Amino acid sequence: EPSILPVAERTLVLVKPDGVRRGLSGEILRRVEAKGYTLRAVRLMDATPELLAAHYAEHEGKPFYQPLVDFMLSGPVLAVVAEGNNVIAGFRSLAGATDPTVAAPGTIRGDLGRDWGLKVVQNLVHGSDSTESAAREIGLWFPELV
Ligand code: RTP
Ligand code: MG
Repeated sequence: EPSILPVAERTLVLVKPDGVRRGLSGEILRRVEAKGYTLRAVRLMDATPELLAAHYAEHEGKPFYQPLVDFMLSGPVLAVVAEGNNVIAGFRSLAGATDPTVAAPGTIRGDLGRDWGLKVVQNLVHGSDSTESAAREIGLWFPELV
């Protein structure tokens, strides 16, 4: 639940390979900045199987796990640390629902995503889902920051 008290937070945002491939990195960063969040780190990089195994450990064993990892290895990822009060929940609100088919218009996934009929839902962005996840994920993608 959003707090009425200011809580400075950081979150890990990933522009997934579909977003980079489609040339939407700038549009996605624009939305993060327009909302008022601060970009603290940005890096275009190739993920590795080891990094993704750690990042997606909670999904290991699920049917979409291997297609998800393969998708995340299909091209470069733009990794971002964004900062601001309640940015963890705030970015997930900007991103919209996991399935772009039902994500609300006005959100990144709702405005820019669709169902491509692929083995895993390609939904442009990742955002950490809790303070614990954010700390863990920032440590994985930006070890030099922690
Ligand atoms: P994310 O972690 O990427 O911010 O997205 P999320 O919290 O909305 O979704 P999550 O449940 O954590 O799932 C991680 C990613 O796995 C893919 N996924 N595919 N049934 C499916 O085909 C399915 N379920 C999940 C999506 O790419 C999702 O973002
Ligand atoms: Mg998630």
